[in-house]
Amino acid sequence: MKQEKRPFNKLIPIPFQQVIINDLFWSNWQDINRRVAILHQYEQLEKAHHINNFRIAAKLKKGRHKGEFYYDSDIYKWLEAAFYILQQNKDDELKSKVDEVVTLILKSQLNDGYINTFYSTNFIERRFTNTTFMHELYCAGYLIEAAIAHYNATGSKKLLDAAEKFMNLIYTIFMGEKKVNPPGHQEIELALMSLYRLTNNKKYFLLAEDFINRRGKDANSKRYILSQFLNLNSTQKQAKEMALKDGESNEIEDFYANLSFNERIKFYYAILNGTCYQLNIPVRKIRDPTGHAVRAMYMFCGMADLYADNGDEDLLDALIRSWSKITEGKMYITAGIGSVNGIEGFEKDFKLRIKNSYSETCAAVGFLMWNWRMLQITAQAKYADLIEKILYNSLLVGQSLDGKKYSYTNPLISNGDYDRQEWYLCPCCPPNLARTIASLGQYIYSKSENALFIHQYIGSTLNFEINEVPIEIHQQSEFPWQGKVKLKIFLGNNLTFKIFLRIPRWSKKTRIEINGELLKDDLIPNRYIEINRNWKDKDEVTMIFEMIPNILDGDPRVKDIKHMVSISNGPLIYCLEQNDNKNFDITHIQIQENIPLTVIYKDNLLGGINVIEGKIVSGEKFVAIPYYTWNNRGTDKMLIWSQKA
Ligand code: FUB
Ligand code: ZN
Repeated sequence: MKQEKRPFNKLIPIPFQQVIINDLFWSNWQDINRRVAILHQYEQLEKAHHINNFRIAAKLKKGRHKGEFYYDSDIYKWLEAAFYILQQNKDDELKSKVDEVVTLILKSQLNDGYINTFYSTNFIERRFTNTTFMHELYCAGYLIEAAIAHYNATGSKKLLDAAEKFMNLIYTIFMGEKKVNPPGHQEIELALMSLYRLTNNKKYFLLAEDFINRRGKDANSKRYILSQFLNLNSTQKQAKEMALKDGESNEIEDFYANLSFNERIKFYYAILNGTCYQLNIPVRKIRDPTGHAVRAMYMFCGMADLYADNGDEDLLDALIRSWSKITEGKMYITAGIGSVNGIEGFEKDFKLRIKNSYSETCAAVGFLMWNWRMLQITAQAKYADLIEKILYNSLLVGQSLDGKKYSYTNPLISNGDYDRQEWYLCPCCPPNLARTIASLGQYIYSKSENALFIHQYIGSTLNFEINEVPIEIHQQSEFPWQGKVKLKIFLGNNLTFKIFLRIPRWSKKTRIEINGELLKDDLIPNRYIEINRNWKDKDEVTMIFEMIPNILDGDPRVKDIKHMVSISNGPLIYCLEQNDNKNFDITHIQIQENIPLTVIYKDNLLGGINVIEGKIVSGEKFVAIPYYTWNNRGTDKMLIWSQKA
């Protein structure tokens, strides 16, 4: 699995296959992912009819597709996660499940290459008539990603060949007849770029580029979108009627049932004017990202992949503008994005409500993926810094500590009525988390010519090469509880190369030692420090980042957090849960800005965490816990922001 330098990227990613995570914090998450979450998800996919849809499409069972029309995508994400796990762990139980699912997918492929159980078990003649709302291209994208993971894990080309056959069909249909409609849910673009990189087949690049370039053209007019919307309704109606005829019911719960009247109006308006699915404007002209956050993230990933290969500066400018817009005015303190219900997406700048904040877990995954691409393009620390924030906050909060419950939306405040669930009608988030946690190793390091970049401080063993010289690096990290990190370098012969170390934004004082001797202690945060030397076997680098708790002021431009404060420590955002603060109602407290805060490690609380203690204005002690750990002791009141005294 060798990654090549893309022509316009500064960095070369190091794939997770070269990194073995051995970390105080993350190993446990990977372990839960491998032992619990992946199997729990399989059971749910079985219960919710996802796997049966493939059995039916493969003609091993009678019936029709049940559930949401994009259920195939959840299977593909789950498979991708399972392949990542299997690549680093032997697990016969998981392997037999994976083998069965792969066989079902292969058997459900039509002769011309088409795979999609919603259409193939219902009405194949309707296929590709609605790329705005239906998710054939979205599912196809995840199929590609699963197929690449399968190939990398096993060397088998079976699933990859099937995915390529499907892509050739899509290529013929979409490039041949020049259909004008791009996918309403982006995903296939980034997947096609990965397929292009693996196979070197230019067709995939051209198709990805074409899908990206088609956005915002005349064909995405309101009239066209309306006709697609009517098609969506008639397609779903027909599917229901056909099921009823068979004596089956295919009652699909209304995903949007809980939308208020205003949210509903806003939602339909944003769909029809194209802003919800980013169909309203050519991608290079985007100034202010709108609409569905997951779609936007996947689109930005596709654009970044395209830039990495074609160097189109207009694409990069749009990406940089969009990133600034989002991080300045559309992102929560947790790095969560997409604040609005209904469109599941972006509001105007600084309209970040904290009650019912949406902040979908998949949006955190997509944001991570996009930041990773921006980092490879630019080698700028701000992207790695944000990745760290996403990982420890908006992403991890999406899963319970035991790996069996998930959150779809992630509130920043709760009055006690919110709970993670074992599964969702739309279960896009759980397998998205599983594949991210399983492949976490890919986010830690990159290479460039004669240099290693260390982006994340996660205990791990890395094997890589510089100028064909093998190098092993052992990283030991005390994150996120303490700021100390150690690197040990193993080399055959002395070698001169550079190591770039990220100084996190939150570390106001950083000390770096080499073999016990001070190298520097006046380092500016949020950038990389370059160490260029002739490294010898067993050299040791020690970094001590200042990790102290802080009280952060709410941005006065955001109405909901004006005159409010929150607490952070290193990469973690903290919250108050009522459970830890029994002497007062957490919703009615005031906290002063400059109070002393104490950090205490509690071994037996929530898997082992640092709590932060301080005093509220009335003099009573408060206890704050890391945001990602909330809602693991039942439903409870929780808040990130408190009134400033
Ligand atoms: O449409 C499929 C998935 O459902 C999206 O990626 C999620 O955001 C949710 O809308
Ligand atoms: Zn999701």
